[in-house]
Parts: sequence; structure tokens; C-alpha cells
Amino acid sequence: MAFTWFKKKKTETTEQELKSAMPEALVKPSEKTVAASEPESPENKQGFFKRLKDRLSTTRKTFVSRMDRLFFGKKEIDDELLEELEEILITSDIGVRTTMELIENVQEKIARKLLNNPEQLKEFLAGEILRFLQSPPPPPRMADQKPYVIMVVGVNGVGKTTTIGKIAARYKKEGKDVLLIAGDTFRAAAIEQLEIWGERVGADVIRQKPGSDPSAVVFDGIQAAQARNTDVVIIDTAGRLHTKVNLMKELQKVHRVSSRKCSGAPHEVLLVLDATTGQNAISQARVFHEAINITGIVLTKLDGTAKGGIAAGICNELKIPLQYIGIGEQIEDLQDFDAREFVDALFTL
Ligand SMILES: Nc1nc2c(ncn2[C@@H]2O[C@H](COP(=O)(O)OP(=O)(O)O)[C@@H](O)[C@H]2O)c(=O)[nH]1
Ligand SMILES: [Mg+2]
Repeated sequence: MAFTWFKKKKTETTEQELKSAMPEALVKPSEKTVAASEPESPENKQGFFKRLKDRLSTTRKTFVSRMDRLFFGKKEIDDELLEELEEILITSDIGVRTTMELIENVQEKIARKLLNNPEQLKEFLAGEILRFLQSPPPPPRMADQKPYVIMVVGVNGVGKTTTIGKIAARYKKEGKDVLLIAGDTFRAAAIEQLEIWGERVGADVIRQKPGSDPSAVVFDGIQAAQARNTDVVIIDTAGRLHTKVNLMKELQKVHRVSSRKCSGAPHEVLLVLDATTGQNAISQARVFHEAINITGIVLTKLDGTAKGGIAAGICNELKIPLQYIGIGEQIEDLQDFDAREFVDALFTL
């Protein structure tokens, strides 16, 4: 879907303003979810976009619709309007730093007479948010690497194991063999949960008993993948240990063991962040990124949260590629992050 928002003519914008000023109950109910097994073919692109839009509806309501209501019927950009705008941006969890940057850019444009009314201001904001979201793209996948090793990290409960299941399902759909490694040995339930996902998607799980050394499980797992000529290996890791220092040391060791066992591995280190935690996600990312080099971020639970603005803060403040977004608990609820689509989904009614 094209990013048509900028090009809307005056008449269309007015219609849109009216629509967004309507009470929420009058707004069309969200579209239905598409079926679980639908492949990401061009014909289904629209279905995927609809689902994204549907799942981002809470963020859209608290962010863009509030902005629309603030701008509705106003002819000028005054200090009061800017103050309210700042509050909307902060409460949408775009982040203090990114909000300040946005407001400063807006003020500069106003001073240079380049922004003269709220309509232009909204266009400018959508463009700036798109610019923030266009963070560096994830490094290209090395298709010739076998096994291709993906390590998944993040604090407890953010959605690591669920994301692993979803990613495994995608690779399986492409016809690849996938092996999962139960590196979260800290909790017995974590191993069982990964096994359930393994069964669901048809991937073997390499595990040892709870409490064993995760690096040993990873060593075994990669060895098994090499022996079986497996295409993709995904490593689950712990999100909590007795201390944060211990956790980081353990992750560094898992990283080291993977690269020793398989040159270039882990080829991807994905950090999973939970959108509902808002600003906390940014501080988590800093801690993990300092300990191990994160290659991509997975932002989960964007469905049902009003804090989706965090995506812009993450991209702008961390400069780590936002690779996937999680928009639900089901297998199909993982999408490649596409900045343009994301802005479209937020700004179009
Ligand atoms: N709504 C929603 N829930 C999610 C998403 N991803 C994961 N979850 C849920 O978050 C909870 C914790 O997930 P889990 O994978 O166990 O997290 P882990 O501790 O990091 O491995 C589970 O109830 C998942 O179903 C998502 O994108 N949207
Ligand atoms: Mg887990």
C-alpha cells in the first residue's frame, strides 16, 4: 500500500478530519483477522496490511486520533497547541528525547515560515515519524550459511519463546529444516514451552534437564544441526537469572560457544522487547546491546497497547534495526517491520 497520506488534497483531508473527530463508537469496526496459514504473497499483502492496521488501532486512537481532535477546526499553530501536541507525543511513548527532537524541528520550521497551519503540521509529523522509523535496515541474510544460527535474547515475559515459534514457522513454510535449542534452562516451564512450539511447527528441540549449563546445550544443539545438515537453528535463552550481571555473562558465553562451534554464528542476535513496557524497553535494549552485539530488534505486543509510538523512539534512539513486529499471540502474528506500512497503518483511517 502506498503512502498516500502526504498527497491528500484539501477536501480529502477535511473529510478525514471529520471522520477522526467522530466518537469512537461511530468508527467502523476493525477488519477481521486473516487465516493462520496464509502465505505472504503479493495478493495477501493487503490482508497483512489490514491486520497490521487492525492491531495498531489502540495506538492509532490514542495518538493520531487525539492529534486529529486537537488540530480539528484550528487555523493556526500557537503555543498552546504545541504544548498539547507535546503531551500527546509523550503519552504515546515516543520517548522524551524523540519528542523534544520533534518539537524542536517543528519550532524551527514554524520560525522559517515553512509550517503555517495544523494541517501542514500533521503532514510534517507523519514525515518525521517515518524518517525516525527508517532506521538502518537489518543486515542481509547469509543464505549460504548452514546452519544459519539465530540467538534470541530479552528479559522474561517479553515474548522470546513465542517469537521463536513464529520465526520457526516462517522458515518451515519456506521449506527449511529448523532446530530449536532450549537455552533457557533456568526454568523447567521454559523448556516445555519451547517443546510445545517445536511440536506445533514441526521442529526438533535440543534440550537438557533444567539447571544445566546453557552453553553446553547450545554446543550440543549446533553439533546436532551440523550432523543433520539443518538449515536454521534458533536458540532460546534465559531472561532472568539471580543477577543481571550473571545473565549478561551467560549470554556472552552462549554467544562465544556458538561462534566457536560454527564460524560466523550467531548470524543474527535478536533482542525481543515488549511494546507495553514503553520507555523501559529502551533501557533494556541499552543493557543488552552493551553486553552482546544485537543485530535486530523484535517489538512484540503492539496489539492492544496504546504505546506503539515506542517504535519511533526505539528506532531513533537506538539505531539498531527494527526487524520484526509481534501483533498477537498466534503463529501468523509476526511481520517484517516496514516503516512505511507502519506509518500508513497509524495515520490512515
Ligand atoms: N498480545 C501479544 N502477546 C504476545 C505477543 N508475543 C508474545 N506474547 C505473549 O506474551 C507472553 C510471554 O511470552 P513468552 O514467549 O513466554 O515470553 P518469554 O518469557 O520472553 O519467552 C505469552 O503469553 C505470549 O503469548 C504479541 O505479539 N502479542
Ligand atoms: Mg521463554
